[in-house]
Amino acid sequence: MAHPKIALIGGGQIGGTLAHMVGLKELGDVVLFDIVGGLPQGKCLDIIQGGAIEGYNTQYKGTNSYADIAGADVVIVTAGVPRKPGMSRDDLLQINLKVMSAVGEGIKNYAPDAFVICITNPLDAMVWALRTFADHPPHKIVGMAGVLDSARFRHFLATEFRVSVEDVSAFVLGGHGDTMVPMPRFSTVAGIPLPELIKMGWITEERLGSIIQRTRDGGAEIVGLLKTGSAFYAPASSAIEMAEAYLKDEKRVLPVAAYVNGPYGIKDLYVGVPVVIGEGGVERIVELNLLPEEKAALEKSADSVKTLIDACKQLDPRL
Ligand code: TXD
Repeated sequence: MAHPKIALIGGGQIGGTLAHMVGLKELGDVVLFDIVGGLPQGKCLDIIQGGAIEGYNTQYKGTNSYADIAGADVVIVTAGVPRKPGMSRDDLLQINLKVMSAVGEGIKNYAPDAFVICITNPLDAMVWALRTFADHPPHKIVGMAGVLDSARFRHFLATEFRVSVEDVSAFVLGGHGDTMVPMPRFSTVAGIPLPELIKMGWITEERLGSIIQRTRDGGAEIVGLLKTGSAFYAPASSAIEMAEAYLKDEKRVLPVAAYVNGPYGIKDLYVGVPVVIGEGGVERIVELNLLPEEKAALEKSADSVKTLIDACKQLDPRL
């Protein structure tokens, strides 16, 4: 049977890591696109040579031409400019909006049936703009943020409790950024919700508060350490988990930036919510019963996404 075709738009830190992971996991064949001549070709040649050792039979093509993504089953977009220290995700808006316009055109012309995962920041606004530029069905285009944010939350909790991260599940709602909404009530250790663990004396409210803050600042903490770019290993793993859910029709319940028009009282926005991902793309949005303070936090987060989208609309009249 033919291998699924996975197009990676952007061959930088995350794009290269994604390309390598697709081979290691044998998820399909890779087309790696970048505007920089030689970069995707060089990375593909390097990765494919590793196949002789790792034993993957993945086909790799590095390219500077959108025609090569034709018929892709999955498109993962990392094209753009990453944050530098001191730069907010929102500073990236202007530059990356132009990139989304070009990428959207490429998807529209060559991969209209693909499941598209956008990673480029500022995430919620970029995926919204990309959907419009590509004229893509909303259930077939999502943004990656929640899987990463909740992975960070899970890691910090597992370290705190000295338990396996496998047994920690966590939910983070809302936009990717300072207003993200970690959800302690729906975050558990082997099914025991965090508020229960506070009662059991595993953690204090204050300590949990500082872990939540570290989760919110998780991206900035890494940017501050790396100084020349942003996180890329865990972001790549997160997008691969989403792509795999689609390609293998796994019906995974994952927090993703999805198009929300109705649920949670949110209209015409991309925002982080739990969804079911299977062969139909976003097959269902899971609408949790939120407490008033959780609802207020989600609304605040949605408002800040809306502000960014309004800024995009100002910058590009097509939006
Ligand atoms: O949770 C999340 N969503 C994120 C998002 C977590 C971490 C990083 N996040 C964002 O992903 C980050 O702020 C960036 O916007 C993207 C990509 O991060 P990466 O670290 O991979 O950035 P690089 O290494 O700079 O790679 C970007 C590549 C680079 O090779 C450019 O030449 C290319 O994008 N680029 C383009 N490719 C195609 N088309 C156009 N127009 C283009 N412009 C730049």
